[in-house]
Amino acid sequence: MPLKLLKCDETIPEREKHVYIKEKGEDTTQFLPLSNIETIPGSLSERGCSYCGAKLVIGGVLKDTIQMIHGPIGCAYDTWHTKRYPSDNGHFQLKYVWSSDMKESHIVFGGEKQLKKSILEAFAEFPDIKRMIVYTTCATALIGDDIRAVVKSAQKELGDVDIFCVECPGFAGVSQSKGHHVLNIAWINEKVGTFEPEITSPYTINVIGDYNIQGDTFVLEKYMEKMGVQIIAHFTGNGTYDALRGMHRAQLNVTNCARSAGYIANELKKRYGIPRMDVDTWGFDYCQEALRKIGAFFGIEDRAEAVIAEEVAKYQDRMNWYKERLKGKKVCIWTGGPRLWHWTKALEDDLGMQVVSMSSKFGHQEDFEKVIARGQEGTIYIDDGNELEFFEVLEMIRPDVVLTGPRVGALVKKLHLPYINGHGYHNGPYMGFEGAVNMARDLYNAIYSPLMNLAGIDIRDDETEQATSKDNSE
Ligand code: CFM
Repeated sequence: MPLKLLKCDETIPEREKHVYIKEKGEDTTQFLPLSNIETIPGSLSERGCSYCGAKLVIGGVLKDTIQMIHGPIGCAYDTWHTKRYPSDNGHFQLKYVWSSDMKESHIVFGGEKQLKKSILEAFAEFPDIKRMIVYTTCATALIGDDIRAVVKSAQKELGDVDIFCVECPGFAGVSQSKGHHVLNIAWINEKVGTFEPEITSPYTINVIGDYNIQGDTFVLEKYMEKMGVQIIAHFTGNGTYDALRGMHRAQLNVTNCARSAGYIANELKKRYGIPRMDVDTWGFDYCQEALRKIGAFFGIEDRAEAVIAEEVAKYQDRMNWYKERLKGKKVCIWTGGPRLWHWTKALEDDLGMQVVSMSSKFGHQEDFEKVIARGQEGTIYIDDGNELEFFEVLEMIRPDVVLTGPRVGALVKKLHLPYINGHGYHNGPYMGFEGAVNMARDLYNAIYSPLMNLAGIDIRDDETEQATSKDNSE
């Protein structure tokens, strides 16, 4: 049923349909919060823009590609220093930012010449790099700059470069989710099938919807290597431009973040007949399930079991140690969308925690269906939550810790509650077996740190045990 939040609903009554509480026996399909619709004016949204979904989430991860942002310099601000996706080539993608640096005169007289100049300059500065993505932004889309024409002429002039255009200005949709969609579809339309990868194993997959946050991808790559499975393309964690052009050659699409990359997985199935297998690769139990599913697909169950046995032997004791101390602790998951359904059962089953609220910035109805199916009764579900709602929910449920981003995290800290960065992580990776332990350790350190108590106010239960924050599990 909708949950009445007094502070916010008084001023923005329409928000009532965006906050729900799961009740006993409810037919969840009938009681989903509204989602993937425009933010209500006056509600202080935590969403990103559509350009952000294309550039910051997916395209910008590629490790061998110049990311040319065609717009005012401000659109390039939120880039390398706010994202945490390393790569095995020295983090090229995190070291630089490129922008056509549009000024007022370009807006008045057109920015195409400026873009052409910027493209040529960037390739000249980085002579070893031959791949580029060009993004439109609100300003350049509004004045109608023809980036494709500019790119065509630059490619002709340079000869040996390949450039991909993403036409997804900030206003293209209601959130970053639109940017995922635009990039997925443009990539399959224009780039997939234009490169032939070298096949080195009888078992080949694409890993879709994982962005190497603090090394998540490296963990998965290690497991696949041990199983003898070749990753043709990783969309897009630690990925390369050309590997993604060769996605049509994989036998299976292993999909983790279905929200950001389900589109390309579906298209690969439609156009090339490659099956889509959805997995959860966060969580100790889920990861075992994922490896078993991949093993079963190729008939190499024994290899999957060998990896599982090795990893479980290495990490099970530590998980048990943390479970002992985290069981019953109340946690909120307030991130983009998919992490809600990936993490809720993982935290509950692996660690005995209680997920008391889940908030999604841009999840669609299908995401909420999954979230609510995996969530408990009494859990509060929020779509596109705002500051007032977050405060009210925190006071109502008094969680022990909140998994969210730095922006909402700053609010959480005002109430002297600990938060863990659920987007970029505190001390990741969080994926796989070792990742589950890292996540448990961060949660433990946050909950048991005496820091919040030193601030004088603590809205948590008085009995909350406080201890030191070092890793005691080893
Ligand atoms: Fe997928 Fe992501 Fe997420 Fe996402 Fe994001 Fe992210 Fe997220 Mo931040 S692709 S939908 S747009 S899992 S950046 S790596 S953590 S909101 S829940």
